[in-house]
Amino acid sequence: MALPGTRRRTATAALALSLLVIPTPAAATPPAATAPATSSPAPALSSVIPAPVEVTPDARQTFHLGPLTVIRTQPGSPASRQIGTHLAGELRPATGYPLPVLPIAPRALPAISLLLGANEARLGDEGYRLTVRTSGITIRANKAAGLYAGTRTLLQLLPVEIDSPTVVRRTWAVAGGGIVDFPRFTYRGAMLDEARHFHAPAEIKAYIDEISRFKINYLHLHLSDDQGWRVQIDSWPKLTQVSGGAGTGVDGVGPGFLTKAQYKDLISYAAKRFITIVPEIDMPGHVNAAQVAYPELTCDGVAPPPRTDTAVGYSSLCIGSETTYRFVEDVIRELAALTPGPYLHIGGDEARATSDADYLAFQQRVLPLVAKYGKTAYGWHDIAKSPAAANAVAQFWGTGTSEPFLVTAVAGGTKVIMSPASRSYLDMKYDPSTPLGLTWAGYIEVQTAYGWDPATRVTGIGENAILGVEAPLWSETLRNLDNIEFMAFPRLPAIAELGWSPPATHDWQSFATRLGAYGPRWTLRGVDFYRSPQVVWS
Ligand code: IFG
Repeated sequence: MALPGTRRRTATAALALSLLVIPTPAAATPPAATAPATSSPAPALSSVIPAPVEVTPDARQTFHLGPLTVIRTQPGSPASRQIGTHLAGELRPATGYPLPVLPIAPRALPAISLLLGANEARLGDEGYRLTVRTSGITIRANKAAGLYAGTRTLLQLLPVEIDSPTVVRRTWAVAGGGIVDFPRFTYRGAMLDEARHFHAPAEIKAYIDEISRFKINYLHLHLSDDQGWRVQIDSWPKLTQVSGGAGTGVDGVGPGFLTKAQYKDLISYAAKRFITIVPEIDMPGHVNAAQVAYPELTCDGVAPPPRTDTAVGYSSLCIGSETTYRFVEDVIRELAALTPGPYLHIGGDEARATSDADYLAFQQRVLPLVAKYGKTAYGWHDIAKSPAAANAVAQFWGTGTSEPFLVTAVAGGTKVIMSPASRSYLDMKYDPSTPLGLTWAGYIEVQTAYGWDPATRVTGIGENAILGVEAPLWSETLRNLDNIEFMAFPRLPAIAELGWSPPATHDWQSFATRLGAYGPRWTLRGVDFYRSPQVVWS
């Protein structure tokens, strides 16, 4: 129902009034209804990914989503209304039901209620309490983010056909009972490498839709590297004109960049799904593309040739040149102004062409610049070598289980995001037969991605030093959304569960069973996931 503003509201109100009339049953059934197909049972409350904190089934209660169901939102809460509208948009295609979104619904109607004011401290900002009764469903939360998280769970409590893009004639039962849920870690991220192969905004949005289903709340965009520069910077326009254009990217087939308008549009698209964007400009290494565009960023003033191979560690900004710091500050300033989120990622990895002393000198000047423009500095954990990283976030990407300099930095206040390459790098092949991906951090099948604990992975880096987890997807070999989906699913849900669920729920057999039951949803949504032989796919 794509009616413009006022007409839509009028239509909704009229519809609601018509519903109040409680028409004769015949009129209540959608036109040309056939008897509902024999319905598969409603998914169990315990089938949700990530596993919730507390699940209390109640077999005496079953809610049926029907043509009269309304979505009731918190009066006076635009956020609750926006979430209700988003949910209605996700439920209408498969059910064909009107599902009006009303700031307060007459109690007589069966409703899905999204209500704030839970005032339950343990739920925090992202938690929720979901209750399913025959008479209706209620999701209560302290904050809007919690309501949204509850709707992600609700989608998984409806039969898998709810993910069909076209109407499915069936009963839409939701098993009765209650769920109390809230995240273990506040940062549950995914990363897309836009530099090696640029992925268009529509592809990034499709990825946002899918990761949001698993309560991921941060998306880190790797926007610059040796092969390409992928975000418009007004004060240095050749970055995208030269290094964002045709012929850039690995094999020269990864061209493109985000204009500022597209970047801002992605931020608001992500925000509606309670995902915060984290931009990364990788420095002082991984800068060949910037130096191709601006030779003054090299020490000898000679532009290096553009690179379309996959080598790393050969480029470095000119650490002793003031032009470098003017460039860095301009980029940080423009990105900070565009980015509502708290973090600005400044890379810092594989600076093999930068001497140790120069690396420390560079971080000494650059990390404070991030704070100057109101953001928290975030970088690959190499930055923890710098004393200036005390208030920064270090993203651990090692393959091992010890990193003494990181433990020292943590003692000084540095916080950690866990992205162990041998567990969370979604660009690693599943096994030798995987057509895409790399192998340097080892093969990562689903059970490997699931079989670790962020709080014990690195000696001396415990729960209270860890903000959360992130699953990087590097794109040397990933050219399009299909490639992204094949490598991200089903391993991304494993990382999402490690970030959200309590350690007590951690169980491979349970996860594998829930994953197997989730598979048909990806099929219905056209997500090209990898049918791992470790999972029994239903
Ligand atoms: N390491 C590099 C990435 C990418 C990756 C591919 C980090 C922090 C190997 N740096 O991971 O640029 O090339 O798996």
